[in-house]
Amino acid sequence: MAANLCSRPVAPGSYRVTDAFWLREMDLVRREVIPYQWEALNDRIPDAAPSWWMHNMRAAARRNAMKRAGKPWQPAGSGREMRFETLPEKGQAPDPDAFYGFVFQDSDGYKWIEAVSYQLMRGPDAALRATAQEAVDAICAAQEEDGYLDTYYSLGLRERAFTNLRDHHELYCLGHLCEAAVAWHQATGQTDLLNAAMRFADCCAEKLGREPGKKRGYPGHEIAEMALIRLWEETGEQRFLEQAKYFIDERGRRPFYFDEEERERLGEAWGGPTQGSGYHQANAPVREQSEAQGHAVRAMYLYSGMADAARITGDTALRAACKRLWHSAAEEKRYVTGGVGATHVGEAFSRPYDLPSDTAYSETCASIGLAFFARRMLQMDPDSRYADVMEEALYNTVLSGMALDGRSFFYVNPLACDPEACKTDARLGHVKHVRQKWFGCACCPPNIARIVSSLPSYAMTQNEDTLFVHLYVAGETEVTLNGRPLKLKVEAGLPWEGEASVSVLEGSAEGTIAVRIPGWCRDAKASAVTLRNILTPGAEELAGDEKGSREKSGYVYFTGAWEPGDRVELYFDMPVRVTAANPLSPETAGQVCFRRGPVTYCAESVDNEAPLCLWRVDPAALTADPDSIRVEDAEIGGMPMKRLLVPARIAAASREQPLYRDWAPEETEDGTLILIPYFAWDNRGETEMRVWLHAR
Ligand code: FUB
Ligand code: ZN
Repeated sequence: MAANLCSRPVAPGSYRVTDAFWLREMDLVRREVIPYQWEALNDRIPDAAPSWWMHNMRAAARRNAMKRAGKPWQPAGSGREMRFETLPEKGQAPDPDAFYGFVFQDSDGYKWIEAVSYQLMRGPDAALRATAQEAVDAICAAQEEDGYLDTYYSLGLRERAFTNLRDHHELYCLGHLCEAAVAWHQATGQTDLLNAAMRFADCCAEKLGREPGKKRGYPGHEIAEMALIRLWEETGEQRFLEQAKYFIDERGRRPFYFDEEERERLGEAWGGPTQGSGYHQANAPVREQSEAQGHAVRAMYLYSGMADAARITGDTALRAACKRLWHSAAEEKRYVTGGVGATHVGEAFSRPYDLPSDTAYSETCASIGLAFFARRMLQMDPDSRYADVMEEALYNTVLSGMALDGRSFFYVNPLACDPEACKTDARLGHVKHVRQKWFGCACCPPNIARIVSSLPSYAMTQNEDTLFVHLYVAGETEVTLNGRPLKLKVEAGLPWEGEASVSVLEGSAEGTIAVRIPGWCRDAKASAVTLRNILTPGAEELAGDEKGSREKSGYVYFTGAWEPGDRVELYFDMPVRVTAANPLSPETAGQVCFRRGPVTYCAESVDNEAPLCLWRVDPAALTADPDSIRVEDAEIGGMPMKRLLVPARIAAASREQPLYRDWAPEETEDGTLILIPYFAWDNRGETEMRVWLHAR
């Protein structure tokens, strides 16, 4: 077994997914989401908030053309006030030369191109490629001569570029541009977007850095860290790795850059130094940070970049910080649905164990970020606990972010939702009880498209001699072990059936295939049924057995000479788990929820008598007699799935009863509570929903 267990993801294009569950999602994104989002980026969705993406790109291209022609360009927005969101004046038609939307609007289209690229890696589509080329051309035309590329500033505020890294998103847009450019290059071999990304990265590096005369700035919204590392991996240009490391290392140092920047911007109106901004994870150097805090998406993206850098450089202090931050985010601040970021105030992490259900923020992007972070921790340290959380995020909050027909989206993912309360209670103003067609701030939908389209790179990672199977996604893939190609077939029925296998179809190679034993199964078997010529290098590290398998941190390592017909079979027991939260979590005290395999369940009032707060379940009885919970085939929105039928009781209640009374046993009636997967909620009309149910 390799001494160094660090690994890299398999390329999405090298894995032909045949999985009944994920193929549906990936095809849905290709068939519905990507074309729909293209319409959205072009502001062609009736009744949906405009994106302004193509509008802004075209306006910036016109500006560049005018400048090149030496013609005066008098931007409508010249000298305008810097805003986070810019909209046309009430009652006025949009100005074709002005910027509209949020400061980070450019990133929506970058994410879309990235998603398209992963889809093109799956299989060619000339029309889709031509459409994406239109987007790429629009971006290249919007880029300024010096490489600058951010339409918010290009359209009338260019002289103020790099003056508000804290609140504005030039470096966030750079990050998404790099991610898109790398994916587009890998999918098409074209260098147009890659050149644009490199030019913009260089333009940023000219202004920002440690060298004299530069600003010691770093991203207000992280992502450039991990994206520049990808750009380095793709191009081999060391300067991009250095730029990423600079952003990571500089963050949170004193004097705080965001203070300096604000002082410069505000002059005499500056309010004085701060303690640094925890919201931006910039109140201490990253190696000193221990608690996941501030804006959740920003945090997840930063930690992902840190994990990449720690893996690549072997920086032990950075790795230790990643582990502490992982513990905080995943073990103390994570919803049972794989969501993070409990409060809408600042779209942020709250205190440990403060995980309210109905006011939850749990932004889809934050859960996507958690999956990014988990995958990178796995690449550094193959421990099944990271994969458990990655899988939980993917199967629950990430998918809940998109309707089963791919046509509407959640940004906020509550764990309890009462439509009437959402309509009338200002405290729930951030919670939408039905998915939306689009958002003015549309970060989440294209983020779902890109992660679902690149699912294989979450399923497997590998190094020179070891292939790690983190998620069981049926399909075929070609990998290289110790320089020898192997064609593998994965069979799996997850998330509904607990059987999987990995077999060799073609090729022969010596090396290790490490298969994950999920944390959610009570009983698991992993055996290499026909693996011959077993080799066990490094066996002393782990307890070996006669089959050449060793188990470590939730992975079983099978090492040997692999040939066609060799096969590893896995069986995972998938009981319904009655789950309680740590008693320190005030919101869920006295409640339980239900999970099976990686799927978290919820009740909806379309299936059950409402209000759902009246339902009582008996965890002791259900645990003593697990077979009393029936697991049934069901179908929602055309998707086959399993639902749960849980024996329960419903409390008698009426408005005639006084608000308070002396305690007495509740009057209840027998009933059966129907639970469906959380990701499938809100696909059958307006409904109340609850994940956590009262125990009695
Ligand atoms: O600021 C860019 C994105 O918009 C963030 O990641 C989301 O939380 C939303 O605020
Ligand atoms: Zn989002």
